[in-house]
Amino acid sequence: MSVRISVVHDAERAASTLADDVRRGLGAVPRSLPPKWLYDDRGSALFEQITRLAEYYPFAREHEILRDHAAEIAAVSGASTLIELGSGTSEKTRMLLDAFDATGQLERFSPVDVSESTLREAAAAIAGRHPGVAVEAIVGDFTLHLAHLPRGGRRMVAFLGGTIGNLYVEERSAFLGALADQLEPGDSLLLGTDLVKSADRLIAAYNDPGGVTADFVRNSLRVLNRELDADFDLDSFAYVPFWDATLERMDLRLRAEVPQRVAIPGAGLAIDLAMGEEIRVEISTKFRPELLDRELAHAGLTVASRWTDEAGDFALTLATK
Ligand code: AVJ
Repeated sequence: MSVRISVVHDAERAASTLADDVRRGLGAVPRSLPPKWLYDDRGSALFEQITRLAEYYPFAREHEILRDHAAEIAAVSGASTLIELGSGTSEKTRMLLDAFDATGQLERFSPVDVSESTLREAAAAIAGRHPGVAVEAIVGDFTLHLAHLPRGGRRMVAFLGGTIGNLYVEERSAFLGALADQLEPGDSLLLGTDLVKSADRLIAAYNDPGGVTADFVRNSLRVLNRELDADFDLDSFAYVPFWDATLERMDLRLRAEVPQRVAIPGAGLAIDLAMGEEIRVEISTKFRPELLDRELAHAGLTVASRWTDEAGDFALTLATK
């Protein structure tokens, strides 16, 4: 059993990136915060609660697809190295790992995540369950550190959960292009995407009555209070999720309920928020298969297979270089 953990992401640089991101985002119109900072320990725990909400269908639907098709995915990809971007606890990856390992094809698993503690736990659990597989974990940011992915063998990169939907369209195309550049012929990408559906169901998925999603989104302000010494008063912000039917994405915002000045010393910034002014915390783009095919082709990737759940809510696409 072998576990190796490399850290390409240092905390100091992360702190200065946060300050840069906050200066850039909060200075723009509409004001925004980058979603990757939502996932501190508390944010990750809140997201895990979200995945157990009845309204939040993407998690269960993707789970269903993996349960039913993991063996086929292993066969079509033919990969001996499985890389997972934004792996978190690697819970869903377990189904992939079991299927890949069952055929005897799996030599190496390489989870990539910004959270070192999560990664260490996940890596140890996986190494215990798959003693013949070399686990090479990478503490890093998948938008910045793609050049550090392990090389050699036939590789499949899994990017699950619909997380690609959090990127803006330009970021998405840069990301897909950069990832495709790292892949060799025969390597593949397994991409999880949520699909366009009725506004009612989408809004329900991001607006649970118990307020877990609201807490998760408000946690972004708590991160700024802690990391950048900011003085956001979380209670003075209302959570407003809406469906942008033109851009086909959920737009999750916080709205200042009272006019206020907020100091963010760690970013050298103070902002005046008018009453009703909004800060966008996350977008979650929903896809149509045709658009996905076009974007993958533009990056130089060819769609080999696509699987959806029974209800057609979510898709897993396997695209090869
Ligand atoms: C894990 C980023 C894909 O966009 O659906 C869930 C995050 N935000 N509820 C998503 C999220 C609010 C989720 N992703």
